[in-house]
Amino acid sequence: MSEETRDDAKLRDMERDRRDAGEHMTTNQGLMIDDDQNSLTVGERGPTLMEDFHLREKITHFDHERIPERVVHARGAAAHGYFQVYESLAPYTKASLFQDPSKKTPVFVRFSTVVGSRGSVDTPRDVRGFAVKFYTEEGIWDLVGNNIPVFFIQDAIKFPDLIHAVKPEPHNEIPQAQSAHDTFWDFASLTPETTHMLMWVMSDRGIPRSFAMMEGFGVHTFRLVNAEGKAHFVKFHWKPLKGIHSLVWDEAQKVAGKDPDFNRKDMFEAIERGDFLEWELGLQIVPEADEHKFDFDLLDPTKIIPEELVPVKRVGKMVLDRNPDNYFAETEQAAFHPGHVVPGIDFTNDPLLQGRLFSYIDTQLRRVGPNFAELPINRPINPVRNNQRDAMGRQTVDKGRVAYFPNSLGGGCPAHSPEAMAAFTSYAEKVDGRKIRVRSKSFGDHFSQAALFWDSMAGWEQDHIVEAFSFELNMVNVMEIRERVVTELLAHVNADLAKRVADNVGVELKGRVKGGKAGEPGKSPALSMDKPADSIKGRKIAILAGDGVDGAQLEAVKKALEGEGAVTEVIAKTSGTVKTADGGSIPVDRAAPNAPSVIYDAVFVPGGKDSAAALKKMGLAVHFIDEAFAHFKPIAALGEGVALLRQASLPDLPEGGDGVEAVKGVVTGPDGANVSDFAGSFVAAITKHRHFDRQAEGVPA
Ligand code: HDE
Repeated sequence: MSEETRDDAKLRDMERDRRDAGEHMTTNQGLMIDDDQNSLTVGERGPTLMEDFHLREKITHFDHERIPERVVHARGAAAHGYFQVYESLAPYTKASLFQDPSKKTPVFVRFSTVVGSRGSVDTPRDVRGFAVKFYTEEGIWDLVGNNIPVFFIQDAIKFPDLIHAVKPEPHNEIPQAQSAHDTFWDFASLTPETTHMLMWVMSDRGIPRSFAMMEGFGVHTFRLVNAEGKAHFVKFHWKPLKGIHSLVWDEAQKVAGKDPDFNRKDMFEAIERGDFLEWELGLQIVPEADEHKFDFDLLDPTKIIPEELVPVKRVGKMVLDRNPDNYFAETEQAAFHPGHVVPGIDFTNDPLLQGRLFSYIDTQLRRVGPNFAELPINRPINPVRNNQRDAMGRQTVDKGRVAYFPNSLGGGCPAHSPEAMAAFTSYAEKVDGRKIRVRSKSFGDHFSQAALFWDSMAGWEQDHIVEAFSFELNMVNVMEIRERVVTELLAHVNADLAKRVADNVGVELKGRVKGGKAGEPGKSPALSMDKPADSIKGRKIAILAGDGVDGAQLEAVKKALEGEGAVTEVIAKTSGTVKTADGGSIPVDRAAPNAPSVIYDAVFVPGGKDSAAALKKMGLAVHFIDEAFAHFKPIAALGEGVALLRQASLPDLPEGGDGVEAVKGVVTGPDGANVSDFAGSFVAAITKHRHFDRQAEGVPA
């Protein structure tokens, strides 16, 4: 054996160090690899050898890299965080996570669209999933909800029909991630119980601006059970601390092409910069004795409990503050199940919930495999002990000869636990009846709450609902389906709604609309999104600039916006820097072709003669302003920057006097204007989110 040289020793040490540091590439068998980029061939130009086990292993693994995507909610994004209760909820529930305000319970939350496949886009008109996994010390609790408080159907047995109707049509797999096609509206028009949820999905709730700006709902009525065994009915709500805000439909469609990852990127980047996502958990609690006091059935998932009837009690806060390390291992393999509950939380006989209790375990077995619960993202934080054994992907090495109960050889372990030790015991509801297939008459009113929703909307919200129904139905080819939606659904909600949609989609009513539902539905102000935000935290503001820009103005307004928690980006014709009028330079964050208006919440044009002159000649810049205006976004300009606004087609431009002026979200100021007044006025406009009082119809964007 030859003697080891100093170089050999150095190499050996180096390799050992790298291996220890985990940097050294190996096969799955731990063999170090000298070349991962060239197959083993006969000569330089000859055939590849079967013997190349590394090539075979690498390609084989790649061939098997996918698991089936979720049959619904395939596209999603998730984050880690925690939940903390404000004060003990012991009078209502014994669940450990609701007892101690000093305790933080870890959570993993996945947001999703329902219809599109995993590779589709973030901004279709759709329901958003809002699934929360609580890792409590008593086990996993999954609150698998949506951003809309009701569902399309009342009984789980209809779910495959609903989903078959809304997914791409089976003969041609068209359209992707859209409900705007014949089969969905055919099903909906023949299923009046869909009406209430249709109103929500056709409202701007179907196109959220950000996951952080959506409400969440448990949808079904659940039960809370306290240590004395006393139960209350409960509806779960998530109230976003950034307010509820949406896109507009034209914008959502454009974002789908310009930035398909719009919502997931927004969440990822917010967490990376420390702008965490926050919601308060709200409970609507109903004593058991009040079960029948409403004019709808608490077990009917197409109904809300109006907040004005039962207030939402805010009981704690959830903060999402950490991005996953690995999308597949965590987000894709996360397995939620509404049947995962902890002591103190229980089910009701809502027939939709009952069906879900079966479906989710079944789907996880198929999608992730029988040992899905062992994956790090799905494992409870407390120990798991039972006699379940083996099967695909089993990682636990169970020891000993005992895998059955009762046993004496294992000392009777793992043993049963008494309820007093936090074992789960089902709420002992008394149930007695005959086996039948009927829908309770108490589920029969499909229109009153749809009318309540309509009546609770601001004018612009109603306009958007009319536009959304019209858009969707105009994509439906079969006229009878359009007619049925108008006459069998909308006409029972509100005559004006039915008539406006009918006019837009070419349906002749011929006296078939008799008027809304009898009786006054009243209003529920909680349903409207017509409320300003508390802050502009997390809003993205574009700053358009060219060489010769007034650097002092740009920096001052940028600083003021960032001071309020907004994110700013300087956009210029190309990447690099722009020269300021006084000879300085400012870095460009994005080149104009990569920075469409639709990915920003507002736009600012600083002064500077040359900058303004160059922007006026740039089609992209003029279009940016027109489009931002047409999407009702705040627009601000200082000094010569106002010239760009004049070049665009804005009907509502301030006169241009001595001071700061603001008209319907367009804020202007002359050179020398008080920058802090100007910035304050702009911030106020952004807080309003969108300015729907504008006349934007004539703007060519
Ligand atoms: Fe789901 N649903 N669902 N669903 N659902 C699934 O489970 C199902 C329903 C919801 O981020 C599936 O793991 C049935 C209502 C969310 O991973 C599946 C019925 C609500 C997610 C399934 C419903 C939801 C799912 C597909 C009618 C709001 C994504 C993949 C009874 C309260 C969870 C999976 C995640 C996912 C079945 C109705 C919310 C097949 C049978 C109502 C947020 O099990």
